[in-house]
Amino acid sequence: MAYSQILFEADEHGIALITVNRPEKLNALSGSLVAELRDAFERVAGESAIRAAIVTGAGDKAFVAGADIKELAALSAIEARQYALRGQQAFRLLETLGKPSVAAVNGYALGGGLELAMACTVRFASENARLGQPEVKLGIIPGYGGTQRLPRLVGRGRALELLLSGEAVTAAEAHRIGLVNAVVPQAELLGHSRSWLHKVMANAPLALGLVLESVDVGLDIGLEAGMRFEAAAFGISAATEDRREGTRAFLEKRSPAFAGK
Ligand code: CO8
Repeated sequence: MAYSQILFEADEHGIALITVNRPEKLNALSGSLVAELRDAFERVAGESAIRAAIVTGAGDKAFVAGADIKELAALSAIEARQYALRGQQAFRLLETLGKPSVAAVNGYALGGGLELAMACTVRFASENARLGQPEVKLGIIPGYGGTQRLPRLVGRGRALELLLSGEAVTAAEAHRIGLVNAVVPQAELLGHSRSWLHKVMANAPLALGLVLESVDVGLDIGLEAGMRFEAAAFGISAATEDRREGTRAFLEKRSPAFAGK
């Protein structure tokens, strides 16, 4: 698919940088932009040379200021449901890539923008970022997973405080409540995101995928069944060449060279 509203660049380390590129509309998510994001996430999932992704917004003002309100205003109930389902599927694809992803939140992350950020593995925010779920101010509710992911990230009480007030929080407050993992100056945001991914990508790729899957599945199925899933995934990790290399490298006092096998 040719992209007109996002940018997609993969670097030599295997990090795909996906930039939502509609800065004149504060990177608001139109339906066609969500379709481009979905295609980009499929590329990240399908290309073995790509090992991680960073999602960010063009310009220095917004990550994504939400779904496109002009488009939203014209949707019938059935169309709105379809929009919500399409966005949810695209964001779920990002969440279950089996590869780590970073939301580099470089400004406003509101409504669908915060929902996109929450579907990433971690969130790093620039000091000017503002994050919130303002949907109730527009007479709607979040539709791209906000009512589900926000309480999982920050707990029920804090999530309801944000969801019911519709108020945005500063980057510092978002950090305090665990909504973002770190706050850095805007000029350092992409560098910080890349360095974190480089550290993660030095670890065994199959183990990373199994950790991501165990956490995701476990949050869904509860502690008992989640522990069993973890034990099975642990068994799989123990059968990899990476396990042999990782344990041998430790015993031989050298750095491991993982092959992802
Ligand atoms: N949709 C469409 N256009 C937008 C959006 C948006 N979400 N946000 C900003 N824009 C546009 C503005 O209309 C403006 O365009 P123009 O220059 O043509 O008038 C341009 O971007 C610049 O914006 P502002 O002039 O408003 O910039 P300010 O610095 O004054 O304000 C704000 C910045 C505070 C971020 C302000 O733009 C704002 O409040 N934006 C809307 C935020 C919002 O309510 N987001 C939630 C949207 S609803 C949602 O996300 C639901 C998700 C789930 C949907 C599921 C089914 C579809």
